[in-house]
Amino acid sequence: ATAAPGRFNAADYLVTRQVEAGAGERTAVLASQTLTYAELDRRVGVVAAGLRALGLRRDDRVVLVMSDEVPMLTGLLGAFRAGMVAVPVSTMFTGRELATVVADSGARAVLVTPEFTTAVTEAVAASPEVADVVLAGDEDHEVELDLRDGVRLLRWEELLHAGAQGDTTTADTVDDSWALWLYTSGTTGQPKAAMHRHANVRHVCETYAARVLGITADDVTFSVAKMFFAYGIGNTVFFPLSVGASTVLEPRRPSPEVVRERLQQARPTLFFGVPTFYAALVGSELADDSFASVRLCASAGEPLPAPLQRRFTDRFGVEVLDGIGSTEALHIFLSNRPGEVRPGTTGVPVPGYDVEVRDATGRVVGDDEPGALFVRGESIALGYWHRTDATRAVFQGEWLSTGDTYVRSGDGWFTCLGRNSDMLKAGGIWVSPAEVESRLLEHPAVRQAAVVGVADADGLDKPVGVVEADPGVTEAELIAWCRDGLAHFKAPRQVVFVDDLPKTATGKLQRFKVRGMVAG
Ligand code: 3SK
Repeated sequence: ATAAPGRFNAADYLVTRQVEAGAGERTAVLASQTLTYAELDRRVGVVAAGLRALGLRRDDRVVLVMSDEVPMLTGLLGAFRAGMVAVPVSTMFTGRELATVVADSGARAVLVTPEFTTAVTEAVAASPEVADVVLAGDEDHEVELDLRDGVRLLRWEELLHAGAQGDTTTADTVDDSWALWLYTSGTTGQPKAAMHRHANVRHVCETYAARVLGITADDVTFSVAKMFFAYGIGNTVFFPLSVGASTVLEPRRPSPEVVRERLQQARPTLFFGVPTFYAALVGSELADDSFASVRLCASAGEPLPAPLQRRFTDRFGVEVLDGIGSTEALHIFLSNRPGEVRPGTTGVPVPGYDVEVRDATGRVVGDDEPGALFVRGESIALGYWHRTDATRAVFQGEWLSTGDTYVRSGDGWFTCLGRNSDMLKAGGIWVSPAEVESRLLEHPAVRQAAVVGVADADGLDKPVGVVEADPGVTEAELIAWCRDGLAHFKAPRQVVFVDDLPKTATGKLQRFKVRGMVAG
């Protein structure tokens, strides 16, 4: 059915449109099952109807704590179709971290796969608005889910059963209807939901995917970044489905061995990774022809160091396009180009985005002058849910303040110089030093703590803790303490003990001096 002017639904754009264009029998999904576009379209309708049958309405939030498999994909697209808001959240969160975001979102329903039921139990206990939890995964598998009173637990099959009799139609959404909330610690530390419209999904497909990657229906995409990341959802869901291509879903934690298996089985043509994963691939035993099917690789999350980029391409024979995006921009807005890669740079603006480097007064600086990176484009989120101050600081009119320090060369190429704030990225994910420091300080032996990013042998930043502590406590104990209370990627990779942390006369921590104490 042709939408009336202004009407737009991302699930229809991604799936139904392919069926209507005659591509219903093409392969959409390569996972534990292979799904055609026609079958995917049918399942998305059934999930939408199942969510409605639970009593959920337009704009209700549906949290997904799921590994990348068919239920995660149809759960996301089903929420879009029903005009609800999909909120995919990190599967790396501890129960406490998950509780913060589920409660903040005000979600009515949580969809979960068995690996994450313990964290979901804790999160639901702290989230009064959750009324339903739907458990996807092996039906015969016994799972512990000790939900608080008043919360209904359903199996995925029960949701589908309810949906099979229900309303599978597309909600009357428009470009500006909320579709997707993505939690990020971003530049200001606390997790907050960047709110994206249905139209934002279309914009990232028509810009980066179409104009930089040149994606077509013949492509097969494979992303090591999971669907709960903005980078992953674009690579795995939006880009391939927007052109009738195929997407590979991989529920396991990525490792070079998992990638080798998938490269052999699915023969992807587009591969999406992050710098730490490219470093792992370069250091692995993978055969040099492992990437033979891949026409292009992409990298984002943090800058890809030039030596790593060269080593990967020399060894595996495929170009890696380094780019930068953000959860708030939904995907990549600055990127290198196929056939035109300048290692060590983030490339040039993606068509559809304007990018500026500004000084502290807001003036656009000249070439070769460092400044703060700002971006403008149709896919920028409209703000953070329930965070007015952070929204005002980050979303400035049409412009987004990215929190990165950049420099632009005379011929228009951009290079990252670091972050504007103390925030750091580990494996491409924001880490708030304050959050890790407060976990370290919860340990009875720690008196003072500072966490800074220190480059490893590949030039990639990793969190390092510098602490004043009572005698007897060990580095291993403090790392384990952090891994226990925080998502693992946030834990320091190293802890250094010092007698005195450097401070100003007024007692303020001098982070640059702390960095100097542990660098190199
Ligand atoms: O960090 C990035 O570079 C990025 C890229 C695409 C989408 C989302 C993010 C955070």
